[in-house]
Amino acid sequence: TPPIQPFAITFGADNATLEPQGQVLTRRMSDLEGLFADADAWARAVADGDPVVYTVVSSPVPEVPRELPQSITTIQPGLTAGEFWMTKGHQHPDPQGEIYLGLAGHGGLLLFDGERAEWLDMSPGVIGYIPPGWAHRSVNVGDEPYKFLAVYPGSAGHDYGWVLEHGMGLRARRAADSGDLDLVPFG
Ligand code: PAN
Ligand code: ZN
Repeated sequence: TPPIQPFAITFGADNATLEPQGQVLTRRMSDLEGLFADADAWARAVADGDPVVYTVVSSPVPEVPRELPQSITTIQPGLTAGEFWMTKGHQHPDPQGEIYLGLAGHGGLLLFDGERAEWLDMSPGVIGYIPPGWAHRSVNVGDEPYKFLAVYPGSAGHDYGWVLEHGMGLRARRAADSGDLDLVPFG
């Protein structure tokens, strides 16, 4: 591929568009197999319309060494057996830092290094930093779409199997009584 030339990206915080735009990824409930605690509730949601859980719109910067790709993720509000809708989550096989910038809605950034789990509250204007070696998952804990911009090294890669194998340390649930966010040990 020819080298990317300098360019500016216009992004609308409201509608989470990138212009120019690269690939668009749509993750439906059926793409999230094995991730929610309640596998039966997950299967019912797949059978019942298989809703879109999140989309990822990327800039045209390719995921290759030395480049710095960006993308905007939009997670729809929703619950599966009390667990807030979320991204699959991944590790970067070539551990490197990444930043997220909250654009709209209310979410959380769950980080897990295999031993310790951390939760960063995310809202518009908040930058969440993901240090090298921490698996990360985003969660919509609000009632409207949660959107954030991610900027990450093009050589980092994405390992989704790690999260299936090790979990994320914590799960984000809506407390049945108060409706508040409840972070519970992974199980
Ligand atoms: C983000 C994520 C995006 C979707 O751009 O890739 O939010 O989450 P999953 O990749 O876990 O499905 C990022 O962290 N890139 O490195
Ligand atoms: Zn990442």
